[in-house]
Amino acid sequence: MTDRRPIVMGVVNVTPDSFSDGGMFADAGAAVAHGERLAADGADVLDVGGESTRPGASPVGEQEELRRVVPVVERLATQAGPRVSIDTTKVAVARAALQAGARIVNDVSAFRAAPEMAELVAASGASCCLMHMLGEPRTMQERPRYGDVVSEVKAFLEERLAFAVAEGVPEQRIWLDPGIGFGKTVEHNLELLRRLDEIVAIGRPVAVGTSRKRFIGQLTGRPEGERVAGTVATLVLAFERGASVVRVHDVAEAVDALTVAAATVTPGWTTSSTA
Ligand code: PMM
Repeated sequence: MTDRRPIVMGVVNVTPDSFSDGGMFADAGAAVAHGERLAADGADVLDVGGESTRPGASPVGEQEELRRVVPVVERLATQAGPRVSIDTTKVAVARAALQAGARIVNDVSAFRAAPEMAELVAASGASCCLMHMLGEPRTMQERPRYGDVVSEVKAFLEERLAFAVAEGVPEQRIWLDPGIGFGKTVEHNLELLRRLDEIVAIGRPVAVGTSRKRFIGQLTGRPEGERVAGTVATLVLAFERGASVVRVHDVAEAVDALTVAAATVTPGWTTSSTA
């Protein structure tokens, strides 16, 4: 019965300027080794990305992004391992990654950067994750403002879901993500987590990406590498409020915490459930 824990998506950033792993995986071999480690730790999905979306990050050209991610996707997308998702807003990158074996397109622009992305996802049979972001990575943390952050994020996700469905993506292949940290203050992030059930009420699986993010540092005073415990707190609470997918750097910790959380909220769970 512990299979009711959320899907754990492990982050494989292939970027020299990534928010959390600071370029450790900038070459393909190191990124593949890291992905294999996350798979061994229990990741259900490996999310490969070649363009950093951390606040203030500069855009990466298409050729460079292709060069970074395609070899990594090719080597991680093996039959036996976790599904691979491609974290990109570019159609050419998504197309090449799908050809290399990726099965999920994680688009932080929710098909706004390239509306044709919807057509590609529809035609390829891939699943997708559509995320809310206010503004763009370069400027999104400059005084973000909302009336009611939860209602606005919810209305946005409903609109993007309707767009994707109108473009031919079957609803059952769409995940939604409130975009923690993307044009949000600490208060906005906490409000979204506290009222995550309102986003879950849309009726699609909800993905949450809090891993090691700045708001956890603002709350705990910890640098990026020491935010695992803070991250785990958000994962358990998000699960309790209905999250179906979590995107994390620390896969082993997330799997353990969510396995225990799922067993706790499942009446009648016994040790034989894990047999
Ligand atoms: N966060 C980052 C990148 N991609 N995708 C989704 N769906 N949700 C997120 O919250 C998200 C994402 C930025 O985090 P990183 O720089 O630590 O990978």
